[in-house]
Amino acid sequence: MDMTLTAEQDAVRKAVKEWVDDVVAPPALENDRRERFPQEALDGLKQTGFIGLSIPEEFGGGGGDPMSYVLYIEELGRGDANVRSIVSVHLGLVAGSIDRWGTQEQKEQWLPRMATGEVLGCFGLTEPDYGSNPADLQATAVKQADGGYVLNGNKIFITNGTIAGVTLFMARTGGEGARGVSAFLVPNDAEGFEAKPIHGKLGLRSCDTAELVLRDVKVGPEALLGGEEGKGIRVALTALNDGRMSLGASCTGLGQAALDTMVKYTKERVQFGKPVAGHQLVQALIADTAVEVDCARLLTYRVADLKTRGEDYSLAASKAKYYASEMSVRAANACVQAHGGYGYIDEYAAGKYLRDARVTTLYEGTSQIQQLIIGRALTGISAF
Ligand code: TGC
Ligand code: FAD
Repeated sequence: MDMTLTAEQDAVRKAVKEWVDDVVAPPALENDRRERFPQEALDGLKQTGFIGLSIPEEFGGGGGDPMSYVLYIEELGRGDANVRSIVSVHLGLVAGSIDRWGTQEQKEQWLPRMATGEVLGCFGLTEPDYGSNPADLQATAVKQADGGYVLNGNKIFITNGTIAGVTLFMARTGGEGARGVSAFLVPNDAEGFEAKPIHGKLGLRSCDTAELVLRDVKVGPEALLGGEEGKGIRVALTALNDGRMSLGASCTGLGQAALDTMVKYTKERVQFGKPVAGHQLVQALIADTAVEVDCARLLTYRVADLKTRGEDYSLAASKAKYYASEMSVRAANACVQAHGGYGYIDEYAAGKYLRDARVTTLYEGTSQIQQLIIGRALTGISAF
């Protein structure tokens, strides 16, 4: 272990690791081949209580601290990035936002059911024409005489979209730009709410990704997160600080899986009369990957540490996400390389790692967006 952990953090790490090795990792490749949703893993997340790990205990969750959460997500990422997506959207982006911004009534309405997994969350920010630039999004929320709202608009690429019970839905309540956007908690079974699955993804093939179409969906005033208009982009970007920390952890886990797989295979595969792991250039692949996985891990643990200490962790989260996502693609690619031709067929997990890693430089803010966030923070000049 790279850090000194509390007894509680260490217990979480060990329990999750064991469960991931037993339940999550074994069917992952077959689920990927069939585009099959990892239902056993989701059932297990509910049975073990892991599904509510970071929700406060007063709402029935595990009350896990940021470091426990990061260790948990890292292990899920090592076992199957599809399962990691379900959890980090549910907990990091949605439950975390309700806990941070919600009224007491909103917390009581949603968090206990999210803690058991009875209700899963999804995060509705991206629109077909507004991805990197969500401040200009076009979904609308029109206020009614009774204080409620009528929602209209499309969201694209929404993780958990067809399985969620609640969507954190960002929509324009008035005015242009970020200040005109508000955040709503919308039940997915509301009349006029449609979730259409998206198939044919390069990776994350067993994860639920959907387009959301809202047509005249009526919600009461209690659906406005925090009861205040105009905070939707701040809500979303604050959630994404946690999302980026999660992704740092997930990519570390995926990189670790690629490394472990590479080491195992190259010790077994013999060429030129010795295991390919005995060839110096193969050892270089392994060594470079090992160093990069450690770098990503330490960058991510720093985010959790800053969060625990109540300090601003947004810049550290962008750095961790940027580095870890790019690293995970390199690590998975090295894993394919070390497998030779066998890395190119789906008998081994190497190809799945590469396909699952590929999306991580795109979502939760692309690598270019992270570079601009980091550049803006260091120079004080915005390139947006
Ligand atoms: P900007 O003017 O900078 O800020 C608008 C308001 O937000 C506040 N803010 C932040 N608050 C907390 N944390 C941060 N990191 C924040 N950054 C900004 C800011 O103070 C301001 O508040 P206020 O009260 O003054 O209004 O906004 P901008 O429009 O210039 O933002 C620029 C940019 C590009 C950085 C931002 O739009 C961005 O990050 N774009 C990327 C979009 C993105 O990451 N989308 C991800 C969608 S979700 C997803 O991909 C889930 S993947 C699922 C899975 O993991 O499986
Ligand atoms: P664009 O913004 O159109 O970007 C296209 C290219 O232009 C990129 O290379 C980008 O880096 C570059 N670019 C854009 N602006 C700039 C700039 N200013 N400077 C330099 N380069 C720039 N969204 C959600 O809201 N919720 C989810 O649960 C969710 N899950 C997802 C799951 C999957 C599998 C995928 C693929 C996406 C998911 N997304 C989700 C959406 C994701 O966050 C967006 O795809 C991402 O933010 C990029 O937006 P875009 O696809 O519109 O690309």
